Amino acid sequence: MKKMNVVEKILSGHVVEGELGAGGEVGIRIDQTLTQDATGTMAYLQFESMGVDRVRTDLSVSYVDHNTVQIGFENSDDHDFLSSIARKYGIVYSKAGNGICHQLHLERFGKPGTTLLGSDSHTPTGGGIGQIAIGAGGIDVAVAMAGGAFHIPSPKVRAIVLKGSLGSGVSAKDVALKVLERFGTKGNVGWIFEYTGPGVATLDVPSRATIANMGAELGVTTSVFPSDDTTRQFLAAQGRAGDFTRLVADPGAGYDDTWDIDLSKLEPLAAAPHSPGNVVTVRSMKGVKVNQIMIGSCTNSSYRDIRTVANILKGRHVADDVEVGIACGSRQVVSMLAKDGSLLALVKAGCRILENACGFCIGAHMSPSTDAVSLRTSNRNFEGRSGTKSAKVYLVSPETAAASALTGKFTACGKVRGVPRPSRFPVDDSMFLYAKTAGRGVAGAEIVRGPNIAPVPRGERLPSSMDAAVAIKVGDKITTDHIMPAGARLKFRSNIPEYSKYVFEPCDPKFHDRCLANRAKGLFNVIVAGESYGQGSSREHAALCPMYLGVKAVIAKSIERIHRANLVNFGILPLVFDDPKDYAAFAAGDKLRFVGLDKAVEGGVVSVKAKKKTVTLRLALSGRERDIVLAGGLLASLSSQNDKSKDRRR
Ligand code: MIC
Ligand code: SF4
Repeated sequence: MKKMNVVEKILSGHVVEGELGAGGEVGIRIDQTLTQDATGTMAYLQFESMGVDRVRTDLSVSYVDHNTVQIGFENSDDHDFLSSIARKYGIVYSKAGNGICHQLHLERFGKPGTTLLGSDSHTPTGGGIGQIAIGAGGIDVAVAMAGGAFHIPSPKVRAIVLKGSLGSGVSAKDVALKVLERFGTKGNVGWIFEYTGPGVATLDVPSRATIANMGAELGVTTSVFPSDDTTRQFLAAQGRAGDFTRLVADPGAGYDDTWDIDLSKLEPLAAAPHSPGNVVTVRSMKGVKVNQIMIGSCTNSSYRDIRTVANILKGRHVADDVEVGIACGSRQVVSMLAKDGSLLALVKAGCRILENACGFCIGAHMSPSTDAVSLRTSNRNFEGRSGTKSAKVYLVSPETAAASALTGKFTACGKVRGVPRPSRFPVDDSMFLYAKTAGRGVAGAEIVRGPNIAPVPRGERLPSSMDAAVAIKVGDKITTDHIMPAGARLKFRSNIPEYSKYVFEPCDPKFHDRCLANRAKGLFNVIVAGESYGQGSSREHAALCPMYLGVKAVIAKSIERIHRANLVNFGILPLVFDDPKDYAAFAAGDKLRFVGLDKAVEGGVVSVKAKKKTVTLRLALSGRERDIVLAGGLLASLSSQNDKSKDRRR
């Protein structure tokens, strides 16, 4: 029998199209889905338009954790819509205030050996519990909820072999940063990182989840840990012993690559502005003044993390000239901290206790002051994401954050009291609604649609020839936060005409008007970009809103995985330069002519007439993706399939 690694063990039981290891795409069956409110509204509008009467997964959960500030009616309208749609279609609904989707899913629902698809790039947090958990655009999650397969490139698997154990003051976040230092934020598309080796047993489930969570920043498909005695103990303590399955790699299982980390040699690390891959040692930053410290986010908001912070701050006070905010990951975490006195210790130490939500991580509040240095335990420090363009955000562990809070300067943590693994977590599922009708739903239930819920736009079929203009030319590592800003604009997620006004706002606020002016002249719009275009989040709005503005192609040196899939799903050609030097052949405003596009899409090579030369572009699409792009996007393609099958039935 073939010796299998953990990835092969899980995926081999889930492949429904294609073949693992054969190259190309594989379609996998999805057992569970999750959405969060900022991507969920669109995902459910798309699900609704598929005409299915209920979800077909084992479990689908709709979390509300991103848009919880509720200034104006928009966020609340979204919550009402999400709640009503969950009730109708058999989805479990997690109310605002219950906690952050990834922390909650790990606590209450994640199951080793299963697949989870989430409309959030940090869905791989579930890898901490031995689940193949993948982030995707909302429409892919909608298809999975309707029972359809999810497609990934047949993965290459890299073993990250952990040896030794972490020293005091060093934690899982430092492991995640070490991996980022080694592999960077680009060039990891198509890989799954599997953590293995004797060091795994030294890490508790929340620490494993922190490491799997930040795999999103590497751009990998997902990261996964084995499911072992530690996993069993965690699930039993959550009252979910029945959800445990043991899942470890067979001795001698093969990997496409292997990299070792000696945990005992790690020191506290930080990701410096403005990329999670820009890793430095805390030692090298020692004594640098810090203005703000924010602790929480789906990376570091577990009981283990916040209790560690409380252990460091207990009986002391944060420095006068720093602001410290703490957002716990769930009500379970808050209840435990309240019971063991940690919450009081944090309040007495001068911390601001924030809602159990994404909040500061997505720039929804707590933006730092001009030019401030902000230390955050979250996972992304892209320029301006905090809401303050000039702020310098460093990503650090909870230990470094707490030690620095006391001094007001970059400080590595010395000895710190460890947090014992709880033998029993307090379970209170009362803020999960519709659990009784999960999977079935309530037929005929009314869907509540306030004015912020706008209809989903449909894409147009790809023309065989088109005249277009370069609407913008951008550089390397353009993130989805550049393309489709969150923060103050996040409330328009369910309203595409309104949200589209802010496409590329941080780079070029005139982008929207220029696109419309080009469309009025009969020109389509094209985006030209450098390496690693579309890094970061899963937000499909970074493709959907450009589609709405008539963008029909992105031409880049390389495009990140989730964003590339989103472009395809919204009928935008994801083109890459055959010769990256041709990036220089384009300037903003240039007129381009594409001819014979339908044939070019079949053949995978597109020639475009630029100002001075004809440039060759590559388009590596699977047959499935080709059909979607030609149809003008996934919704258009699904409805034409439906029409064809109706015609056949007639
Ligand atoms: C993020 O951390 O950037 C987000 C906000 O959670 C996004 C999802 C979104 O844009 O709604 C993500 O990571 O996918
Ligand atoms: Fe929320 Fe931040 Fe995690 Fe995104 S990264 S899910 S915004 S906590």
